[in-house]
Amino acid sequence: MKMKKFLSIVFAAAIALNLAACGSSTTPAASAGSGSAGSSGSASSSDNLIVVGFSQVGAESDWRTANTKSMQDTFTEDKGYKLIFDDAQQKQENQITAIRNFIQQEVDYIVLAPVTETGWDTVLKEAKDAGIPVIIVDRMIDVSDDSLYTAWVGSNFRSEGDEAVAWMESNLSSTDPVNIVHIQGTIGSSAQIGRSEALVDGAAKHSNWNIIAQQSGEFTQAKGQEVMESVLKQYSDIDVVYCENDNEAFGAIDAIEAAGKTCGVNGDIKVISFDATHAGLTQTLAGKINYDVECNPLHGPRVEAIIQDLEAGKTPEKLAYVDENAFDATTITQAIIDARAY
Ligand code: GYE
Repeated sequence: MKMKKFLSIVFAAAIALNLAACGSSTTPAASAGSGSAGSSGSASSSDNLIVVGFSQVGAESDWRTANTKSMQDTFTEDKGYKLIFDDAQQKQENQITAIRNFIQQEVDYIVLAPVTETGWDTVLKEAKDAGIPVIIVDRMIDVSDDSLYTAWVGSNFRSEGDEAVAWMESNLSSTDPVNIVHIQGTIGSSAQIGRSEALVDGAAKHSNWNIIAQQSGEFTQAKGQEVMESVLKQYSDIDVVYCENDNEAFGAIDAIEAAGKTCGVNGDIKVISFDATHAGLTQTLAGKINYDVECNPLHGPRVEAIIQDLEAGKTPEKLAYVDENAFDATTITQAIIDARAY
């Protein structure tokens, strides 16, 4: 990329010299634009690529890896983009720094996958003042002024949770006590908030449902395992573990098995999970996860469609929800897993 840029500068300089030699007053081609927002013609890159700064949460889960890949596969130079990717390692302060760097680099678009919902007002105001459109992807943000972002695309996390709760309603005893371990995602993220609220509201409706433990597993396998290990030491009678993503479920399954118990279909402890990644569905087919609610990470093309709308002067939908499915261990097949893209 650097070489390409260097060559195009050399090329532009050569044209300029040539024109000067001919006594022409025409402005040289490929002059660097201001990089102002919304116009590929004025991209800060000399080769007219649309420059996209993407602040990614981190690499905490299989879902996140699939999401990063989708963005990287979409925003390629072949397709006319320059993607500046930043991994925030699950820290909001790193995301804020990344956004400020994007503003300084005069990118054409900022794409933000926010770690938590709150805390974005100041930095997004800076982006707005710089005239750079901000597209939010995956989790939502909670800002006082909705004009601080141009569009959002992602999942309805509350419906995902409701889907899991509906499965629990039809598959758990309606009279005997049901002891539930709740391993939450990153606290304050939309994915955690929606999925947690669904379970808490579900438990409030069933007097025999007891959430005996509730702790964050940070959406990682290691933390999911750690939480489950400590809960297993405290409680011997656990009916369900509600894990807010597949990686936490993998950790919980390891902890359950290490404690000499079984899980899933016909097991001691039922396992609920979210994401329905390839690895998650493989555990569902193996009968270790009872129910896996899909969360679609393939947002690259969706973000691209928003950018293309903006490039064409159209107004994209402010909020766009992705359609999702759910998979039961008793009905899933290998063919279903093979047919999926993540
Ligand atoms: O469920 C989890 C990831 O925000 C939807 O983040 C996303 C969640 C996903 O780490 O695996």
